Amino acid sequence: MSEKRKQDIQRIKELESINLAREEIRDFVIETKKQVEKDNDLLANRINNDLKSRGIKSIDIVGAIGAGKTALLEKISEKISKKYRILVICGDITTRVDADRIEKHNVDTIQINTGRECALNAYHIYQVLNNIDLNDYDLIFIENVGNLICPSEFQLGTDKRITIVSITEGEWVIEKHPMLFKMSDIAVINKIDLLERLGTNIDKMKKDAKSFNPNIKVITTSAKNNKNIDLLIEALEL
Ligand SMILES: Nc1nc2c(ncn2[C@@H]2O[C@H](COP(=O)(O)OP(=O)(O)O)[C@@H](O)[C@H]2O)c(=O)[nH]1
Ligand SMILES: [Mg+2]
Repeated sequence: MSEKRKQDIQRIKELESINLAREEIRDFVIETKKQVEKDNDLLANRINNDLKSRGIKSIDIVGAIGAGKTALLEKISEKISKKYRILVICGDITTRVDADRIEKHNVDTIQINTGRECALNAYHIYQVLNNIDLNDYDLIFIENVGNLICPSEFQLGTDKRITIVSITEGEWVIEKHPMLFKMSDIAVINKIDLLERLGTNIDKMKKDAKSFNPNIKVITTSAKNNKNIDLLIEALEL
């Protein structure tokens, strides 16, 4: 490697390590964020206590755009909509596409359009729960906005969180998102019907999830081929 190239690389590394925000601005941002998260967590606790006291189970689903959150919810709903009275709350920045897909499987749906926000927060859920008759339901699913970063900042007050990734996202996707797997009860690796084509290293993905959270249950699924949907339902204790 030439001396010039070495110097260029060194300069880029230094640039990457500089915190571009001025210290006082950075502190203000951190404090504000902490307060927002604290308020959100208080509300999430209240939601969880309220749902528990009514005997309503609740599960939220997080994952990137296209991981298969809606497809898996459709499959789960298909299998258990006779056993439970289900409400599915779907988050997206716009449209009612997901809610319309899931509604075909004999469950009630509410679509929340977040506009510019990249994740649902406890306040969204609180508003929904305040405007429906909770006596009508014994199980609530929440599909978050497709995103692997923002949802890790907001608890929604559910009993369990599932994070879904698909093998099309590559074997590094879990390694790159530690927070979500630390705060999830179940990691789903979806689209395993495509494994032969893609050759994604699923063992690495499983190992990464377990290294962040030894208690996490890891389940491989194919919503397309109905693979392991029963296992997932069992893991959810439904
Ligand atoms: N091959 C395959 N495709 C899937 C699977 N699950 C979902 N898909 C497809 O992936 C796309 C995105 O799925 P969707 O459920 O909308 O993902 P979401 O954005 O996470 O809700 C759709 O075209 C689905 O048909 C799967 O297990 N295998
Ligand atoms: Mg969806």
